Amino acid sequence: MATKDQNDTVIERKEQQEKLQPPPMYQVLLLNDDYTPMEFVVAIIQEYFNKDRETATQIMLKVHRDGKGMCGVYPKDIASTKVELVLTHARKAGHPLQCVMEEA
Ligand code: TYC
Repeated sequence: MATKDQNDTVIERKEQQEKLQPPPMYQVLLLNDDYTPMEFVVAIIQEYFNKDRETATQIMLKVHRDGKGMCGVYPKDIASTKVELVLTHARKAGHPLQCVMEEA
């Protein structure tokens, strides 16, 4: 919506608000499988999501029980990089671990 101030300056309120919206954030999730060792998943969560061992273990057990679990929320490019790093590490180690991102 365009309005004018006392000096007849046009202020594009709506456009300004839209420009100031924060960037969309993305959850990075791990998915359960029957083969990846629990200890490997805990190490992945500690290394790539900066969690202490206890928190990483809780997240791993939630994934094991519920089928998926959230490791962190990040801007799109950071989330995407973490997914790639986790998948590359898991494949190099020969594990089928799946890691995905979805808009928060
Ligand atoms: N379900 C696996 C097992 O019993 C452990 C596991 C947990 C695998 C979390 C993947 O994202 C995962 N060894």
